[in-house]
Amino acid sequence: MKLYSYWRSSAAYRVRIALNYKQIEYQQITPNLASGEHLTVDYRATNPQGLVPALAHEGEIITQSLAIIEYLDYVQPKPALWPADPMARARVNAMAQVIACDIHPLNNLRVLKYLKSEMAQDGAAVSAWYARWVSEGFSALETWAGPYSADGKHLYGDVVSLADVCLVPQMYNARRFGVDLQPYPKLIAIDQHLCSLPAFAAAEPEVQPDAT
Ligand SMILES: N[C@@H](CCC(=O)N[C@@H](CS)C(=O)NCC(=O)O)C(=O)O
Repeated sequence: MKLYSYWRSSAAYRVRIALNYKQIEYQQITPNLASGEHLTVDYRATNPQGLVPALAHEGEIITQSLAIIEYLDYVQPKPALWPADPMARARVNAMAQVIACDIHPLNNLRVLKYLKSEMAQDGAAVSAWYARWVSEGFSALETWAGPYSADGKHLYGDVVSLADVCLVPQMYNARRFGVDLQPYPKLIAIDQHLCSLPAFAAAEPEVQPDAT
C-alpha cells in the first residue's frame, strides 16, 4: 500500500495509526502541504480534492481518512478498530465523528488560510476560531469519556478503537495551536496512554520521513 501523507496532517496521522495498529506495511508519498504541492495538477490527479490522506492499493485510490480506515478494517479485520456490538460501534463512530466531522473541517489548513487572507482576520482571531471548535468538541468527548471509557485509557471501552485513532491527532493539533487542554483531564490521560503504544508512537508527526 502507498499512503499520500504529510507529517503534520492530522487526517493522515489517523491513517498512519490504523496502518501501524493493523501491522500493514506501507510506503509514504509526501506532498508538501506547506509549499502547496497538494494543490498541483499532478496531485489533483490522485485526489481531486487536493487533500491528504489518499491510499493507493490494488491500482485504486481511496480518499477520506475514515473511508480509508474502514477499508483497512475490511481487508485486515484484526485487530478490529470497532467493537462488534452495534450500539457500541455507533458510539465509537459518534465519538470519532465529533472530531472528524465537527472539529477538523472547521480548523483545516484551507479554512484557516481563508480566514487570514479572504476574510482579513489577524492571528489572534484565527487562534480564537481554532480554539472555539476544539473546545466545543472536546467538552462533549470529556463528558462521554466518563460513562464510555472503561479504563481511563481509551475513549470507548478498554481497547483501541476508531475514536482513539481520531483523538490522538486532534490532541496533537490542539497543542500545536496552543489550545488550553486543562479542562479535559480524561482526554489528557487517554491521550497519554495511547501515545505510549508503539502503533501510535510510530505515527507521530515528528518521526515521519518528511518531518522538518
Ligand atoms: N475529511 C478529510 C479531511 C482531509 C484534510 O482536510 N486534510 C488536510 C490535512 S489534515 C489537508 O490536506 N489540507 C490541505 C489544505 O487545507 O489545503 C479526511 O478525513 O481525510
